[in-house]
This record gives sequence, C-alpha cells and structure tokens, in this order.
Amino acid sequence: MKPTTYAPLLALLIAIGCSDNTATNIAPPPPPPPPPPPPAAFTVFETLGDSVSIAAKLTEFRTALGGVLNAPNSPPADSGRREINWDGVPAALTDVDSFPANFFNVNSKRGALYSTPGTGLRVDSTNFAAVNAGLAAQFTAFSGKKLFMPVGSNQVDVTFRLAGTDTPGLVKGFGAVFVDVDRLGSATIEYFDVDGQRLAIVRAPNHAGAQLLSFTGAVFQEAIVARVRITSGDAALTATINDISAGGTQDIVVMDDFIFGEPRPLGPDAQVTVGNVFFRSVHNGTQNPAVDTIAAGARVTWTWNAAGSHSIQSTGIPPAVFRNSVVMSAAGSTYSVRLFNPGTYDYDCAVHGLAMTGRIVVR
Ligand SMILES: [Cu+2]
Repeated sequence: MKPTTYAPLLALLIAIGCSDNTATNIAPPPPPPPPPPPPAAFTVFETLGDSVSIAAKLTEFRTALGGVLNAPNSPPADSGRREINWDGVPAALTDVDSFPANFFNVNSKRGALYSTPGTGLRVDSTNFAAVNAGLAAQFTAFSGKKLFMPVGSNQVDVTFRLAGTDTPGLVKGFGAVFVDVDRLGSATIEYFDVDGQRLAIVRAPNHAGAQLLSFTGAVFQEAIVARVRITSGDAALTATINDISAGGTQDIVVMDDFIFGEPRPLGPDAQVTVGNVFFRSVHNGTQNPAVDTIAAGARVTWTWNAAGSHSIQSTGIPPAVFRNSVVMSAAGSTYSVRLFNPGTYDYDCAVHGLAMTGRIVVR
C-alpha cells in the first residue's frame, strides 16, 4: 500500500483532535505592531579645546546650517543663521541679574526669547567674579569677554520667533559654546518640536582640569525645532559654590556664543478626508491617491466624514514611514501625524488596501 493512502485519514484525525481540544484552543497571536517611525534625523557637531582650536568645528556647524550670518535687526530671512555672542550687550544690562528675556528679539532683533525657572538672566563681564570670586579662575570667554548664565538656575530655554516679530519660528539647528565642562552630561542641549515633543539631546564634551571650551550643536534636515532647553552645569551659580575641579562637588558651567538657524515659519498642516471608499486631499481635491505636500515639521490630519471602517496604514519604504492608526468607524474620528524628515510617505487603508490610497510629500 502506498503511504499516500493514509493522508486523508491522517488529516481527518488531526482535524478531530484539534476540534475536540477546546480547553487549549488559543487564538493566533496578533500581528506584531508596526515599527515606530524613525526619529527626526540630525547631525551632531561637537568639539573641545581653546578659542582657537574649536573654531574649525564651529565653521562646519555654520556651513551645515547653510547660508550667511543674518545681521542683527535684519528682517526675517529664508535661510542663513543668527549668532549671539553677548559682547554687544549695553553696559547698563551687563553684570546685573535682570538681563531682559526678550532683548534678542526686541532690542537687538535675532528671533530668540529666553525663559528660565530661575530668578533672572545675567550677562557677565567679570568671568562671574562679581558673583563668586572663586569662579573666575574657572571661566574663560570664547568671544570677547562676556559670558551668560541664568540666575538661580542652571537651565534656560530659548524659544524662536521670526526675527523681530511675535510669530513663532522654527530653526534647523542650534549650538552653544560652554565654558569649563568637567563632567560629561553636565551640559546638554535638548531640542523640542512645536508640540513640545523632544526631538534630540546632545551633551557637551568634557575635559579634566584645565579651563577649556566645549561646543555642541545639532543640525536637522529642515527647520523643525521650536525650542531648545540648555542645561548648563550641575547647579546655579552662588556666592559660595565651588566647581568640582576646585574642591566642590558639582560641575559649574557657563555659556558663551549661541549659533542657530534663521527662524522660519511653521508650514501649514494638511487635511485629508476619509470616506467610503476614498482618501481626498482637502487642499487640492486629489483622491485615491490623495496627494499632499507639506513642509517638514507640519502635521497631517485625517478626518472620517462618514461611518465606515477605515485606517491609516503607512506603506512607504523606511525611513519614509509613520505610525499606523487603528481601524476606526465613527464619522468625525481623526488621526494625525507630524512628519520631520523630507521624503515621500505612501499610505493606504488596512481595510480597503489599494482601493483607498494616499501620499504625503514632505519637503
Ligand atoms: Cu478604508
């Protein structure tokens, strides 16, 4: 007898066995979740040295930001960068704990607003000897003589505006010169999008002993950074605190130059209608595929215009992917994603597949 004769019987026995085995009948596991979308891509520039040796890296950073140095008080530009080196701050606002938080968008228009959880801001011409004589031996300025530090805090935020206006702006990158970073991680810059979601954190390189300068900065592919948070050392300056390199327990760090991309306006969001059975661009009416073009950092929102089960399923080639929605059925349901990296992001509906498609082009 040929072995194949037994095959139908064997299959039947297996089927009976499975159907009888109700106690351990387990549903198949759900498919794995889609991979998370790639984070915003950026390049880090960092160096450690004296005012001469760090200059080359700063030049690289400026080149990566692109364009020219836009002069103080020049109107908002399409490209280029702004710089703050503190040395032009008037004497009346130097060596006091009340440096105006909006000075670099009102008095000298460069699109930067400051805030701190401390009690003030200070531009200092004494290497902070006026605050604490013991600290002066720690600090040396990169450009000119003036240095910067919040008062009563080691943290300052910089929020961007189109230079000289109240319109929120986005920058392509931000970097800062730190003075006397002894401990890796004591000086950091965090980058946030317009929703307050953190895009990146970079740490200023550190050294042991000698008073040196550290530069760190990140440049993104496009202008997507609405705010940076600078943590400058382990603690605020006080009249009695000692740096870790001088018998203290905390790394005391101050700041010199800030360099950042020209603040640019946030691009308009895209709206897409989800219907039966179509995706349709609200902006231009394209449908299956609905095709929308947005600036990096803008958001796409899909709105269900009728009852019907649909989802937003990213079908692009990594890294041009985003997080999928679940299947939703109620009219008025919405889903949105913010996209940071230029690329072509295709999508469809997990229920209707190729019958229902769209594309987001991020520039
Ligand atoms: Cu659908």
